[in-house]
Amino acid sequence: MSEKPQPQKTQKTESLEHFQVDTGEQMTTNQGVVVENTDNSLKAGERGPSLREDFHLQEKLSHFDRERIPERVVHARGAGAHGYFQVYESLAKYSKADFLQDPAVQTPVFVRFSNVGGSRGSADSVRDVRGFSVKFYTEAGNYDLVGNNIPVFFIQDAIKFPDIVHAIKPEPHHDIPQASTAHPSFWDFISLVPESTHMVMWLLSDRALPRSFSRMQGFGVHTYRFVNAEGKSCFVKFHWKPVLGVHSLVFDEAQTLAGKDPDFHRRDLWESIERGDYPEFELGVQIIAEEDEQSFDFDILDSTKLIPEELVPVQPIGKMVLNRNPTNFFAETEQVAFQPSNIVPGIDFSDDPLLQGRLFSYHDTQQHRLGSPNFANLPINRPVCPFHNNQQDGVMQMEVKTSQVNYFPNSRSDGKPAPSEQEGYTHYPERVEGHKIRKRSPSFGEHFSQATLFWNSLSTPEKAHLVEAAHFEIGKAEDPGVQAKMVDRLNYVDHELAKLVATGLGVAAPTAAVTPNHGQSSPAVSQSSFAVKTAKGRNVAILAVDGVNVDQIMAIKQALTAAGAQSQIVSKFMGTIKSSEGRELAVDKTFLTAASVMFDAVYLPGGAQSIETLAMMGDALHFIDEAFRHSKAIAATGEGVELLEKLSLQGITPSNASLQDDQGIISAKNAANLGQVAKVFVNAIAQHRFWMRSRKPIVLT
Ligand code: HDE
Repeated sequence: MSEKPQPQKTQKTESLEHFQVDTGEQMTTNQGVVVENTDNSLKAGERGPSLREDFHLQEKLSHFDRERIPERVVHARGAGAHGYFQVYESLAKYSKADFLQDPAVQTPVFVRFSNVGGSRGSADSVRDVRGFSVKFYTEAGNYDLVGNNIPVFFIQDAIKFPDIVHAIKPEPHHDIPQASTAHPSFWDFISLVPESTHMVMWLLSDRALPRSFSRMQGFGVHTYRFVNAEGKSCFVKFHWKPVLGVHSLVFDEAQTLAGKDPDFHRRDLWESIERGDYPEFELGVQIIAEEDEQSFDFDILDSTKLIPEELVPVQPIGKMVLNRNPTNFFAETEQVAFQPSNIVPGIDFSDDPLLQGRLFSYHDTQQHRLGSPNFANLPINRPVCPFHNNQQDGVMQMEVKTSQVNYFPNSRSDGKPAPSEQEGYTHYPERVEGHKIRKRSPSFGEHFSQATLFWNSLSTPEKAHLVEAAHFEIGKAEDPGVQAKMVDRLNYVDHELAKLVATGLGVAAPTAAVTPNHGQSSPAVSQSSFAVKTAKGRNVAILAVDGVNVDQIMAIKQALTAAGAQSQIVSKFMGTIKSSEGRELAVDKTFLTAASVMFDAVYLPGGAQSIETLAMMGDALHFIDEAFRHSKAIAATGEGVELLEKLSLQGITPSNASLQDDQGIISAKNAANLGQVAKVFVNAIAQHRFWMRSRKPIVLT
């Protein structure tokens, strides 16, 4: 892990500052007239009717009436951050892209993470794919890498996108359910579209429940092209790998969080940047030589397939650091306009029919959402390099063009602005031929092999979670016919999987496998292969009321801080609590304003009076029990151990000095060596979850 980078004053920061409006001392109208009073409208007498001439009231209300723009038709809910990208070494061998040449250059970026299905006000933690969009403000123009946290997609051809999205979104008659695929129309569609099988396996997996934006992978999904200065091209797949590793929520936790803290992910992103824990992602590429295009048993233009990392390794090429929160959500996160068609010399498209449709759709979407072709002039969308052309006017043109010449060719301004054959973007001169037909290539025809690969690669807990998710999701399909079709479909993936899902749905299990499981796996697709063990950025709840032992709290808190973890005292009331030694400690949250689902681990310090009180509080007992059920690390010292013993969590009775407990319960009754307890607790937090004790009803064979 690198040293913590200092926030950079990038060119992008300067370009935004240029547009920032002075907050000023005096309130004025938009015309600059100083306002006398903004709390009372102009009336004929104190109790009389309002007057038509109240220009301040009219301007204030009519501006307010227009404060919303259409939300994104998908990916409406999101959170953004500024940062920079830096390449490790020149990539000239593969690409001439300006920002991939010099390791000394920091290219400003703006990133927007998003949920796909829900509307702008929906909850963060729901089961969903996450968007992972990065705008690189390079010196050769803006480059947008608009990806997801899942490496494949539901469909192979862009023309089916409105259908899949209609099926995902709330049903048209009653607008139910919000931000969920667990409903009849989604599963009806999926049961009829075999190409969606691989993606649906990912959607049912833990990948669809990220613990935070900074702990999820990102994928460009499509195959793109790199082109070098000699004009040689290769194919490329993009990968973002989070430095903190990949971690997820458990489904029950995610559902509770949707009510307790619907902003869980955006809050985490915001707060970690504010305290200087900058999210970092390594950019990696899989390079495929042009001549190897046909050498796989799938088509690299088919976005329902990934290229297993075991076949083509991911080469790390640089790092992105997110080090600055937006100044204004609307101006930046809401108005940022990503377009896969925003490309720079050195990078090019492939013929993936899903990508090709996106090259039209995003630009079209931005014109609709942002209301004008001039959306590129908005501060967040402007390139940092100079840009000149003869485009004119239009709704809300903010530029005051000074040239009297707005056509090309011209002689009146020396033929400028002029295109440049040397420096201009040239499309890779790929040779193409064919008949005009609405047909899918036969090389796109196999839909199950990689779904099986994914299933085979998951760890046992990941498989159990997937089966449980299928029970929930397909269980809400309501139609037994659709459920039976889904079980039949899963039988193409794996026979045991189909049987397990059938049991939960109460439908007939298939009697035999359709084809034998090919037995191949790709360890890299299991998120357990990226489960970096670190307590950095974790949040620990310390449960305490009056009479708590202050030395124990301080020792554990100190160790957590040293490990880069946060800790918060959760108590009965806000304000302060008094320790057994009479010291006052500030309370961070109460059992009403916090819940165990907002934390990664729980610590129960001793102090006879504190533990006695907590033992009588249902909220406190629920807090511990829930953290236990969600397989989180729990530590207790001194009298805290007695409370754990009383709770007898699923038969686990903590002993006096159970420091190496592989169940993630760390207890030390005599609290003689707090340093050692803290060390073991920090290690347990770094492990994230202790699946062996989760109450999972599913037994995998
Ligand atoms: Fe998108 N997608 N998409 N998508 N998508 C949009 O653009 C679309 C697809 C993705 O943070 C829209 O500005 C089509 C794949 C992200 O602002 C829209 C197809 C992947 C975001 C659109 C796809 C994505 C969007 C809605 C089928 C992963 C959020 C608002 C060909 C590689 C961007 C907007 C942000 C947003 C169209 C499929 C990722 C309607 C037609 C595959 C991360 O233009």
